[in-house]
Amino acid sequence: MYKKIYKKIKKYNNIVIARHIGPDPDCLAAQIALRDIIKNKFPPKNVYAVGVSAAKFYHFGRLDKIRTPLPKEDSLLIVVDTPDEERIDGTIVNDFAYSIKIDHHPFDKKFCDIELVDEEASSACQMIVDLCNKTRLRLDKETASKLFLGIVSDTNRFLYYYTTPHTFELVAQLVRKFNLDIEELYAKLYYRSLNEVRLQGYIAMNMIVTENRLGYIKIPVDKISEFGVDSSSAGNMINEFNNIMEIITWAAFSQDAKNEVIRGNIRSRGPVINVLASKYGGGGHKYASGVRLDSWEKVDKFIADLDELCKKYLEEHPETK
Ligand SMILES: [Mn+2]
Repeated sequence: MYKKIYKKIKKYNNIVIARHIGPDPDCLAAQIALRDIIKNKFPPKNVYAVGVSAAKFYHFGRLDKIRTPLPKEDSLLIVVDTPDEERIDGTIVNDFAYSIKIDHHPFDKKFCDIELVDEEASSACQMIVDLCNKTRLRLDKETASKLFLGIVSDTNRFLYYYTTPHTFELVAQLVRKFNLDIEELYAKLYYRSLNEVRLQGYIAMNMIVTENRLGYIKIPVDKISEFGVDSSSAGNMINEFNNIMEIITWAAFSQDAKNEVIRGNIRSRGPVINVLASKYGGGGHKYASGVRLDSWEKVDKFIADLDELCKKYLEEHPETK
């Protein structure tokens, strides 16, 4: 399949690389690195990385605007890190003669001509490294650094279960071959403002914990502006609440004034949460999912369902620590 993907990349002169809405470091790094990898190999091609940009992750590189429509018959779409067509940011599959999906989320629906889905892969970035190793595409220090950061970010510094020996092998390969300065790279990913730390403290102080060991917090838009952060970084803060004895599932609901949605970020160390998330139009991984809801009433309903999920889980797994 890798060879087939390479052939298609070679064939088309216009290549658009897309990823999911609500960008995170993994999808951005995969998208931007893949664009630059293809550009380096085939300089005459027009290669675009599309979608809304995220100020917080500007260091991954710029995204592209497509000014004039591309000729469909000579255009290829590559969608990274996105299991469902509805969540593609900035383009649609129908505008392309051919499409390729490269994803590590649980398989949802087929919407591309070639689908490279590896649910065991830690990250989309890991799959791009694999793609380079198995074809004539080549990494350089710049793209290797970005892919390293994507892997580090999606595994939360190699904490999550889908961090495999293969992940470590690839990371070792990147670090050795390109002599990556790990400390400098980590700083890019983990430097944060005091305001963010203060918001984290606010979440810790105000998280509600149910008797079924669900921890959740609702962060209205005025709170978010009080701390001077944006709603996506507020939501991402949920990653900092791992390994807390009292809770098995934890979620943050942050209101996004611009899009008039409430973003829910959910993490779990027991109950599988993505099935419930997809019932509410969201999705993601088994233990790391997201939803976008349009009212606080829906948020409350979602929380009640999530709590029910925790209750069931604890009944079925009385040994849970
Ligand atoms: Mn990912």
